[in-house]
Amino acid sequence: MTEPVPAALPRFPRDFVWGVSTSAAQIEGAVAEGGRGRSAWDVFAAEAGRIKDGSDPRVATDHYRRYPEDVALLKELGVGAYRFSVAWPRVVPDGSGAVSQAGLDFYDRLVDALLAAGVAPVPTLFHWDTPQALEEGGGWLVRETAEKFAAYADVVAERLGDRVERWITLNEPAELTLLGYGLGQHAPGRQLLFEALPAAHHQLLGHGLAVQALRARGAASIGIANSHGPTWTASASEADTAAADLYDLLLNRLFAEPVLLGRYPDEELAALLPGPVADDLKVIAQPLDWYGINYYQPTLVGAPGAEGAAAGDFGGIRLPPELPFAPQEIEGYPRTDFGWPVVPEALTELLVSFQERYGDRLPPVVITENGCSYEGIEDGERIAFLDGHLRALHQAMAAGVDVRGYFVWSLMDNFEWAEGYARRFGLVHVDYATLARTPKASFRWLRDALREQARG
Ligand code: GBH
Repeated sequence: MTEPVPAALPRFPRDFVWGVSTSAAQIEGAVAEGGRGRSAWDVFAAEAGRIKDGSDPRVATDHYRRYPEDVALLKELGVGAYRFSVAWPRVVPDGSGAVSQAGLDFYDRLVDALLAAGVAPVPTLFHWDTPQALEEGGGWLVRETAEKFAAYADVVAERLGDRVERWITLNEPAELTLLGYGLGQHAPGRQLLFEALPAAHHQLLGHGLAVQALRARGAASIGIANSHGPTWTASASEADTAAADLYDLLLNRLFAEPVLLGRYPDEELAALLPGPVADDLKVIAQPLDWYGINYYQPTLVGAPGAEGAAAGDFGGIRLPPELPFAPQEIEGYPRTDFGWPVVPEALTELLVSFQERYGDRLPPVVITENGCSYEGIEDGERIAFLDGHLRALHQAMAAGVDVRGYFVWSLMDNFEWAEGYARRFGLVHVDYATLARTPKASFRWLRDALREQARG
């Protein structure tokens, strides 16, 4: 595919933060190095049939050893920031108690290498790799995990806090709740449906307690990375509207409103949480310096059984028929190799609706993930995807939404959870036989676009 030559991007503010994202379990490998404990994902992936291509995260992209090469790529790309995650079981192998100095040393080296390359480190403290020792005690279904998370956050902040300015507590507690505890398609493989909801509350509480721990260590700038997308209603019928509202409640509002407004959006739902939650909500709702949004696509939702309800595999996720809502295929847009519709204007819609819903309670927004899976190194489709989404982002800013940064998912191809290595989200191609990194066309396009922005 030849590289399209789109018109120059609109100009973003001078101090706008440009970055790329990764996560530990998806890139590090070296799962037994330096006394690292097992994570719930190590255990899940080792079970037959869990990962579609039969792979596991033991080697991944070997970033643990190859990080100097990856930092050099970041420098060449010209991003100002790099969002990575710290693996809890690498730092605290059993989740609480003894700390691994070797584990901390790795992140220490990474942070120093990033700073030397002129790239600001933006660590996420938790991106789904729960220490297996805690998972065996109930994982995020139990309250103690939130407290142990805050103790671990303190350990990381103590070590890195002199050089890290911007922190992220959690990545997408919604996906871990739904896919990990509700449907069992991600680690820890539990299928609790609505009984998974305590995992949402305890992650949110863990977020709040971690904010307190980070502030106590003097952290300058703290956010969360929640996944959000507009929910589109299949029809104006009462049944479809109710189903879409419930989907929006569970995937969007349940995770935004405790953080932004200090309350749960619905009383029936709150009754399923381990109560009383009033005091916890005060902890959860402490002010943030910015609110991170991972955006991928809108979701079209109707009542189950309705015409058009997607059967079987939906966007890589198998939704059981007993759920009270049914996502439907969105027609009329291009699709990524993963089958996800490409709808840049839904990013504008999402941001404007957040602004309308939350007004003054919404701190500045950072897009902490946005990206797509396509095969190939000459990835014109990814260029078109990024170009379209950056224009949509700029439009939301022109409409008055205060957006301070944008991070592409992902720096390089990596372990895409239950999909294994089959889905490639990287700006950099990884050959899994040799672990060689090759920048794709989209990498060069973004590098040039950032140079252009810097000239302005
Ligand atoms: C993120 O999750 C993760 O943070 C990251 O680790 C991951 O590698 C990356 O995205 C790419 O997947 O239309 O209802 O079927 C993404 C969350 C959840 C977004 C599923 C797309 C499709 C939902 N995704 N969603 S649906």
